[in-house]
Amino acid sequence: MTKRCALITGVTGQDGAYLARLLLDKGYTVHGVKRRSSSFNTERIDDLYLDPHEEQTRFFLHYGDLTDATNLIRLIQEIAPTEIYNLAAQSHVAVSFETPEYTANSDGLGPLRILEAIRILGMGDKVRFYQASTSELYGKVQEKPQRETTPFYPRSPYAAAKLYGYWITVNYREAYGFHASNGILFNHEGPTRGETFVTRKITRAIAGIELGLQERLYLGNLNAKRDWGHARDFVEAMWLILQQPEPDDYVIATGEMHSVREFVELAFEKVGRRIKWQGSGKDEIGVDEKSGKDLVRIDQRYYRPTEVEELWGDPSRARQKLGWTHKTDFKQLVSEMVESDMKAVARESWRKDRTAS
Ligand code: NDP
Ligand code: GDR
Repeated sequence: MTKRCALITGVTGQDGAYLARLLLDKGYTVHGVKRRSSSFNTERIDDLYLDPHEEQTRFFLHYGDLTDATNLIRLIQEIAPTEIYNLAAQSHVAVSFETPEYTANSDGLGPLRILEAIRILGMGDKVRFYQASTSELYGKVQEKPQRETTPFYPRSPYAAAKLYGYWITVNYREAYGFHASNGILFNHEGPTRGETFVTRKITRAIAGIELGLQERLYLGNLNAKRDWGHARDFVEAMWLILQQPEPDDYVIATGEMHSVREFVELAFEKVGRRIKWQGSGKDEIGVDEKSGKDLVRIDQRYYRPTEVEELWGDPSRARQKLGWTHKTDFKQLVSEMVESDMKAVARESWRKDRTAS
C-alpha cells in the first residue's frame, strides 16, 4: 500500500489545524504550508510540532503562498503527496470588499495554481485534490434548503473568487480525469475560530464583559441566519470526500439554521444573563434583563455592501454517500465556545497583568 501523505494549505487556520490532527491520528504524514509572518501564526498547530530531526516526526511545515505558483510546483514535486487539501484562503467575507483583487488572486487563482502544478508535474493520477468551497456560493439564495444542484449567486468578492475555484476544480476533473472534489461547506466554528467571525466575536466579548474587561458588544446584522456546525466534525467530511472511489462535490451542513440574534441570546444564557431587545434597526439594543445595562449595540460598520441573509444546507447526499453526519449541535457548539473563551480571556488578562506589574 502507498504511504498516505497529505499536503494541507492553510494549515495554520481553524480547519487546517483540525484536519492536520485528524490525519496524523489516522497515520498520515502531514505537510503543511504556512505563510511567512512577522509575528507567530502557528498557535493552532504548535502542539503538533516536533523537532523535524526527531525520527518519529510525521508533521512538517513549509513556507509557501497560494499567490506563488513556482513555490507550489516545487513543494508538490518535493513532497509528492497522495492527497492535497486546499484550505488556504483570504476567508473573511467583509474583508474581501476591502481587498477584492488579493482575494481573487488567492481564493480564485490559488486553486488553479495547485491544479496546474499537478498537471505540469504529471501527477494527475497519483494525487487526490480537495477544494474548500463554500455555502457563500449560494449567496442570494435561489432554493431552500441549498443542495448540490441549487444555482449559485455569489454576493461578495470572496464568493465570486470561490466560484472560480469551484468551477476550475470541476473542470480539471472533467478535462484531465483528476480526482478533484469540492466540499461545499456551510459555516463551521469552534473555540479556535478566527476572532473576527461573528460567533467567536460574540463568545470572546461575553467573556470580556463577564470578566469586567469590556463594556459591550457591537454587531452588524443581527437577523442574518446561518447553518452553523463544529469544525471538528466538518474536517471528517473533507477526509471522507477524498476516500471515495470517484471524485464529486458535496454539501456539508447540519441542516439547521439560526440567526445571529439567537446565537447572542444563547451565548449570554450560558453565563446566566437574559438579553431583551429594544428599539429597531440601527438603534436596536440588547439589554441585560437583570442589570438593565445595554450589552449589545449595532454598529453600521459591520454591515456588508451586499449581505447574504440566510444559508441553510441540505446534507442528505453527504449522509447517503459518505455516511457523514454532524455530531455537535448548535447548543453544544455555543456552549463549548463560551466555556473556552471564559478560560482563554481570563488567562490572557492574567498574563497582561503580570507583564504590567
Ligand atoms: P482561516 O481564515 O481560519 O484559515 C485560512 C488559512 O489560509 C490560514 O492558514 C491562512 O494563513 C491561510 N492563507 C490565507 N491566505 C493565504 C495565501 N495567500 N497563501 C497561503 N495561505 C494563505 O479559515 P478556515 O480554517 O475557517 O477555513 C478554511 C477554508 O475553508 C478557507 O478556504 C475558507 O474560505 C473555507 N471555508 C470555511 C468555512 C468556515 O465556516 N470556516 C466554510 C466554508 C469554506 P495565516 O494563518 O497566515 O493567516
Ligand atoms: P460568513 O461569517 O460571512 O458567513 O463567512 P461571519 O461570521 O463573518 O458572518 C456571519 C453573519 O453574521 C453577520 N454579522 C457579523 N459578522 C461579523 N464578522 N462581525 C459582526 O460584527 C457581525 N454582525 C453581524 C454577517 O453580516 C453575516 O451575515 C464565513 C467564513 O468562514 C467564510 O470563509 C465561509 O466561506 C462562510 O462562513 C461559509
